[in-house]
Order: sequence, then structure tokens, then C-alpha cells
Amino acid sequence: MDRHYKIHTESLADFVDVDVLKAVQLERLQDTVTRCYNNVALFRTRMEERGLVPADIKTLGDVARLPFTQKTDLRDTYPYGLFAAPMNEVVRLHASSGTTGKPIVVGYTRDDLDVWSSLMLRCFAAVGMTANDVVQNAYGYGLFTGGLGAHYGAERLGATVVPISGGNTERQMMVMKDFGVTAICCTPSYFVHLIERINASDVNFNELKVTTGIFGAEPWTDEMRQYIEDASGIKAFDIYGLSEIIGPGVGIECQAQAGLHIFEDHFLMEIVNPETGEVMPDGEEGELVFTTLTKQAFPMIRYRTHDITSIVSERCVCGRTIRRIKRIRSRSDDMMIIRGVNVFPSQIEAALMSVDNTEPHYQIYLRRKGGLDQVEVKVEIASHLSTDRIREIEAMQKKLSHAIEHTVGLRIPVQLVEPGSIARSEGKAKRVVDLRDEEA
Ligand code: DLL
Repeated sequence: MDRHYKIHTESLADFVDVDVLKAVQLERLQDTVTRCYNNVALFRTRMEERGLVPADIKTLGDVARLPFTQKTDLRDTYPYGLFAAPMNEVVRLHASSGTTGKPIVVGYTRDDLDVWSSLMLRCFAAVGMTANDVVQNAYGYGLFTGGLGAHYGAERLGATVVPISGGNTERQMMVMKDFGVTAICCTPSYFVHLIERINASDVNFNELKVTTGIFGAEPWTDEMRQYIEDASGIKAFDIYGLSEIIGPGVGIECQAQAGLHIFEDHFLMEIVNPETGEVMPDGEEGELVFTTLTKQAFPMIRYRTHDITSIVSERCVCGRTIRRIKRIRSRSDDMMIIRGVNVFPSQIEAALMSVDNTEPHYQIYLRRKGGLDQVEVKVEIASHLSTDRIREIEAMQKKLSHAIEHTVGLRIPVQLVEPGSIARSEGKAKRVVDLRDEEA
């Protein structure tokens, strides 16, 4: 890895002395708790129930005394109940749709937007992007945080932003070629779709200038990264974030591609046991929990993300002192319990991707039969093979089923389907089709 890259001034915070970082975190934590206690009824009531006042937060470890915040709290206080700034200071709203009912609404003051674009700048700088880049921003613009979040960060870096938003793949391909795009932001599943369409067109990746992909907003695996990098010749980086905390820009991989650095000067992270809520030591896998340290309009105390990962405390080769998390393995709500075994969609993806002659398009079907959960995987066959060759298909299905068994320890049936038959996503891919309630 080239360690002689230019470090952007705003990125210096990535390399801050750990003791300084901890002092800054404590001061900011105390400010945040005070702000929440003074301005948000739910936080104050919950602290009072525990007999806590802001002055009780004397060390960083004291964060564990504070109550958790859950997504249901955001729903229950819809739309503005957790805002800690008056509306005349709130200059932007975003919302995340979720799976059912009303969205959750998040707000930003001018200072919050300033911090957010600075964090996104640090993300882009961490993967080696500069003012010379032409960035095709194919995250959705609108209520989703991806589009505008990436937009202002790339502008702040001084890069040239193409605010194309999601969808319209023909136009994406034209822009990528004609505008000399060097970096692209979108979900990994959408980039896989773009690869497919580019390969089916008369454009060749060799003629394109794109070298960098900033992919996130959904779980993906190292196997998927390998596929993307091999198929397109670009470097694919993982970016993480969630609306409730700020949007994209909570963390990103650096050029070492060895876990995601979390911007710890703005977000205090913990890993907790998803069942008991007990704090777990670095290195152990559990649920990621964040307390925001600088948010003004929408601060969060111990927000349960439902994202499963672990903290990597060893220093990264890039020299950043802010710690990393491993790639998000899954959301705890996506975990399937099949015949008593915990199965994550990402394990299935990794297994499928290890077998040749399939395409990285798959869906996991969940059904309930006789009170038991059953799962079946549909995966597309490579376009140069044909589903007419029964024997080949059967052998392949077996091979895939074995690969899954090897990874998750369960025999799960695999059905190969025609190329192009699984719906392509323009944003977050729908990997799990849950039919359990419909068929119960
Ligand atoms: O997805 C923010 C974002 C935009 C992140 C663009 C990265 C790039 P939400 O729509 O609120 O916000 O969804 C947040 O998506 O809790 C994770 O479950 C999942 N997620 C986001 N990034 C990753 C990632 C945006 N890199 C939820 N790997 C989070 C795995 C991810 N899961």
C-alpha cells in the first residue's frame, strides 16, 4: 500500500492521539447528554427513572449507565419528538422508510450539515480520492440520506460531482463514459447490475476511467467485493452509515480495505449482546450501538442499530488511530433460524459466490411449513450456460447446496433460475423474500 498519499487537512482527526481523542469524546459525551436531558422529554424521563443526571457521566465508561434508544422510540415520537433543537434551527429533514408504517424522520441544523459533509469528505479522502475526481453519485437523492450526504462531501473535497441519483441505467452508462467518471457511489447490488449492463453493451471497462467505488447502504461480502473488482477492474470500498446517526459517513474503509474506520470523534461506539444488552469487549461479535457526540438537532444516546459486527482495536496499517469495525455481517433482524441454526444472508452470499458459473443475483425465500421455517435459495445461472441441460443444472445445484452446507452447516435447497429473472435493484437489494406470514 502506498503510504505517501496526501492527507487532507480535515482528515487529520483520523490520526489524532488516542488520549486526546478520549478527552474530546468525554467532553462531547457530557455535552450531548446535557443537551438531551434538557431538550428531549423521552431522554430526561428515562434518565430520571434511573436516578441519573448529566453530571453523573464522569468517564467514557459511564455511557453504559445510560438507557438504550430503539427504533420504536423514533416511531413512538414521530415525527419530531426526539429533536433537541427548535425547528427554526433545523435546516434539513431526511427520512427512512423502514419496512412498515410511518418513516422515521431525522433533522439537521446548519452545524450538523457542516459536520456531515466534513465526515463524508474524510470518507472520500480515506479511499484516496482528491479534487481531481469526477464522482458519479448514484445514491438516491431525496429523503434517503445517501444522495445528498455523498454530494456535499464530494463537493467539499473539491471533486466534480455528477448528481445523477439512482436508476436509469442507460444514462448512468453514458455519463460514466462521456463525463470521464473516476469514482462512483451507489449500492454494491446496483453496481453489480451496472457491470452486467456494461458487459452486455459495446462499452468496455478498459475504456472507462472509473477506478474507485464507494459502496454501502446494504450488507455485502468480501466475496462480492472480489467479484466486483475482478469484473470491473475498480477498487471497491465499503461505506457505512444509518439515517438515525447521520446518514452515510459513520465509517469507511481506508485503502487497506481491512475493516471500516469509525469516526470516533463524532460517534461513540459500543458492541452489546443483542439479547441482554450487556457491553461486550473489543473483538467480540454483537450489536453495534452508537451515541452521537456532536449532533445538535437529532442527538442519539446508545442507539441500537441492530447491525452485527465486532470492533477491531489493533492499529491499522494506514496509521489512522480511530478504530475499525469488521464489515457488517448482517442486521440482527435478518438472521434466520433454520432447524435451530442461526443463518445470515451474508453467509449464503459468500457460499454462492465461491462457486463458478453462477451470477451474483440471488434471493432467499423463507416459508413456514408445519410450524417450521424452511428456506430455499434462488440463484441465476451464468448466461453462457443454459437451464435446458438438466444434468449440468442438477450437478450445479448440488454444488451450490454443498457450498452452503460447508459455510452454514445446513443443507439448503438451491434452485438455479434463468439469467435476468431475479429483479435488479436500483438501491438496496431485497435479498430475503419472507413468505412465512402469508403461508402460515
Ligand atoms: O443506508 C445510509 C447510507 C447511505 C450508508 C449510503 C452508506 C451509503 P439507512 O437507509 O438508514 O441509511 O439504512 C441504514 O443500512 O443500519 C445497515 O443495516 C445498512 N447498511 C448501511 N451501510 C451498510 C454497509 C443508509 N456498508 C442501514 N454494510 C444500517 C452493511 C449497511 N449494511
